[in-house]
Amino acid sequence: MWQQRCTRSAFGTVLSSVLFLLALFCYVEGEQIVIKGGTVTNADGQLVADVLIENGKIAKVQKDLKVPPGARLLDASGQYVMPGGIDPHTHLEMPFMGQVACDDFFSGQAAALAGGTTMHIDFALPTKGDLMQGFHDYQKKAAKACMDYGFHMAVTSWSAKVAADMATLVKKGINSFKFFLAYKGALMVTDEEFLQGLQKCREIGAIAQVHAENGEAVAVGQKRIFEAGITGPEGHALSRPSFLEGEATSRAVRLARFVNTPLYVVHTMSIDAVEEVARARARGQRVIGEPVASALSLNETAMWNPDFKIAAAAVMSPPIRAASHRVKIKEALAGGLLQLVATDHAVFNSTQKAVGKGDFRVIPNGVNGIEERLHVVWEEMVNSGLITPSDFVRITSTAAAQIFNLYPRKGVIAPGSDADVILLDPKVEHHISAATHHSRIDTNVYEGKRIMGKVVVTISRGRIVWENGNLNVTPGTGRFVEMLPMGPLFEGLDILDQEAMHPLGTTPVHHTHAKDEL
Ligand code: URQ
Ligand code: ZN
Ligand code: ZN
Repeated sequence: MWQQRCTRSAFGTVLSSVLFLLALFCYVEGEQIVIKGGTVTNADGQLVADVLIENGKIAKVQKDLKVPPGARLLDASGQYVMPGGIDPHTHLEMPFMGQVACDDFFSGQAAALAGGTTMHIDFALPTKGDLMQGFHDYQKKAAKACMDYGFHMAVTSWSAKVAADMATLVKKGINSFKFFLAYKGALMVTDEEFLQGLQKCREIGAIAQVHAENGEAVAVGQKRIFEAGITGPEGHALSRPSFLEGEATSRAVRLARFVNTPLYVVHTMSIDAVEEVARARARGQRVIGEPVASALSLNETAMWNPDFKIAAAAVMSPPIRAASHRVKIKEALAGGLLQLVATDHAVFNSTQKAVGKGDFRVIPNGVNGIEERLHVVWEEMVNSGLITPSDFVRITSTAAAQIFNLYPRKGVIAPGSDADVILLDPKVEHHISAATHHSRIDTNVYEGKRIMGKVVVTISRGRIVWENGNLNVTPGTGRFVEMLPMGPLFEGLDILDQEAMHPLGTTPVHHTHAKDEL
């Protein structure tokens, strides 16, 4: 019966779809690869060994591996063989401040792969306050993905529907929600809404993330500085001093303690925020501190640059601070007071930034970093002697995998893990520049920065996508990675609930004679 209806064109279509599926299968499964003679570097240690990759997974890690016939051989002698980077904080194609970030899920991810990052977690925004619609809209944006990605969801208002949608999204692979205590009139939530959100996160086993700046005071600061006649990008830094970040961080940390739920403080840009995170961790509270690459390498002087293009490019929130903050943030990261490094990659080109000429309050906030992160961390933290290559792997990959419940599928080179692998050659010197980067933005906040060490090969799920300066990426091959709730940060939390929050106990005391004496 099938035979009868089979015409030439039908046959052609069937053949092409079979060939397409075959190509996709070969594409998805990736080739057999043997990486020889490199120093396999995981967060928990290093060894000189060979790595066999098959079907998109790490198959073997051992010395003197035999090279199967037809396998691709990569010579990694003198190089580090590391898990691909995981960037837990990005904003691709984000609608924000009247603009849309100019890197989408293809260009942003291609840039990431060229810089050794093989997975990112993007912030999906609700659409008109609707979380489910926001999720669907971001899934559509991600259809052109060329590497693995996950989503956090932002919560910008509160209602019974928002609470219900959070519970639904947790079943769809989102295990973290972000609350903004800044961006008044746009993304900001009140303390009441934030508390509701924290309690819901605890209930469903999702990590609460917070953008911690006092949005009310920032609004006053912006008006004050602007009316003082300071309208340029430097006004952005002056309007939101670091102690407004400190205030909001301490408030968020204490509200999370009140609810007894883990808290993840995004983009800790100042000593003030770091001290609050460190203080909370010192009293055993589950608080994660996430500096971003710009805070490790840049300082606020860029915003005082007379060239508006350069100054506006450095406008992000919380602002990039004075050099003294950078030193402390690097030390806190080296000392384990901060746990991982992200980028907050949110790119607006100079035309988009120029809408803020004459009024810093409308310059779209955000900087680049998705391609530069590993190189900036390597230069600022390893080449400076502050951390070891294993620490480097922890703060650029493993910690994110563990926090977001992806470990050991991601974040480690071990049999059974996804074959997301980079080769970093410490002997290759290069300079960062908008002229050579892969992002769509026409500026680069790290312009001219010299880096000693370079990611020379990137392997994404068993396929070589970056090699000797050549990108080999295809839209639509990226995969949404589901992240399960109740991750490691939630283990044993309920014990804390049981162990009453008050030394005198929290069981009702039977007070006698009170009423009847009246
Ligand atoms: O606040 C964020 O994380 C977004 C809106 C990106 N922009 C920024 O300046 N950080
Ligand atoms: Zn933020
Ligand atoms: Zn962000």
